[in-house]
Amino acid sequence: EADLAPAAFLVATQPLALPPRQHASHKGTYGTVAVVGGASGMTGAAMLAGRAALQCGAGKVIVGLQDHRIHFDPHQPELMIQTVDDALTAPLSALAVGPGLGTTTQSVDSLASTLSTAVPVIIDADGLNLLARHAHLQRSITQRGAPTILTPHPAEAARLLGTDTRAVQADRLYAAQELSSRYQCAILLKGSGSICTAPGHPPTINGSGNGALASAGQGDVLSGVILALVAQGLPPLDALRLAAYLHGLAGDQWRQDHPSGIGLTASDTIAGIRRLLNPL
Ligand code: NPW
Ligand code: AMP
Ligand code: MG
Repeated sequence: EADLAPAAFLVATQPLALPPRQHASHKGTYGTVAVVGGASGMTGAAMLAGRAALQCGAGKVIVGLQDHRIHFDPHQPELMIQTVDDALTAPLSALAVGPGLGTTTQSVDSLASTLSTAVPVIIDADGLNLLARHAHLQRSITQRGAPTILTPHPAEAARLLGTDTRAVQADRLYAAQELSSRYQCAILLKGSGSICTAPGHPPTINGSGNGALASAGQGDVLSGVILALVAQGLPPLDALRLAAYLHGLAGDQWRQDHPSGIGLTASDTIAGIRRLLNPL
C-alpha cells in the first residue's frame, strides 16, 4: 500500500470561479492591465491576449505593441493600442509580456522594462524564449518584488530547461516543478493535461481541453485570461488553474457542436470563456 501512496498531484476539474460584478464598482475595481508584445507579423498575438483580458473582465486593457504602425484594433476598439513605453507609464494592476514579442534587442528591452515594474507579470511565448537566452533577465526575475508567472508550452519549457521537447513531455511533472523551483514562481506547463504548480504547492493536472485547441493563438488567449484573473485579485496559482480549466472547457463545449474538432479559432475560444464566466 505504501508503495502505492498518492501521487503528488491532483486532477483539477473545477477549481474556482470569479465573483459576480458588484453594483458599487467601476472599471478601476477590475484592474488596468497591459499586454506587451506584437512585433511586425505577430501583432495578432498581442491583440488576442488583449481581447481575452477584456472579455474576461479586466477593467481597462492597454496593448503595448512592438510594431508602432498599428494604433487601433477595429474588431475591439475598446483596446488602447500604445507603445510599450507609454503602456508601462499607466498605473497597472498586472502585465502579460511575450505574445508575438519577437526576439530583437527591442524585444529584450521591453521584457526588461516589464520585469522592472512592481506588479504581477505573466511571461509567455517570446518572453520565455528571451528569458531562456539572457542571464540578466533570469536574475531580474529572482529580484522582483511582485509575483512572476511563466506559461511555457513544451518547446518553451525545453528552451528554459536547456533540454528538448521530448524530454519535457517524458516527465511533465518534473519539468513543471523544476521550472517552479528554479525561478521561484508559479508555472503553467501547457499541452494536453496542462500542469499548474508553484513553490510549496503540489502540482495539479488540468482535466479539460482537447485537440481542437491545437491551433494558432490559443496560448496567446490563455495569457490574456490569466492576466484578467490576476487583475481581478486571484492569487497566481488560482488564476493559472482557473484559466487552464476555462480555456480547456471552452474547447470541450465547442467540440460538442463540432465533433471532429476541426477549425476552432482562438477568437472562438475567447467567446466561449466569456460564456463560461457568466453561467445562466
Ligand atoms: P514540434 O513541431 O513538435 O517540433 P515555437 P510558437 C512545439 C507568436 N504567435 N506538445 C512544437 O514543436 C507567439 O506568441 C503569433 C509538443 C511546435 O512546432 C510567439 O511569440 C500568432 N510540442 C511566436 O509566435 C499566432 C509542442 O513548439 C513548436 C507543443 C512563436 O510561438 C501564433 C512551436 O513553438 C503564435 O502564437 C505541445 N503541446 N506545443 C499571431 N496571430 O500573431 C508546442 N510544441 O517555435 O515557440 O513557436 O509557439 O508559434
Ligand atoms: P500555444 O502553443 O502557446 O499556442 O498554447 C496552446 C494552448 O492550447 C495551451 O493552453 C494548450 O494547453 C492548449 N492545447 C493545445 N493542444 C491541446 C490539446 N491537444 N489538448 C488540450 N489542450 C491543448
Ligand atoms: Mg504560445
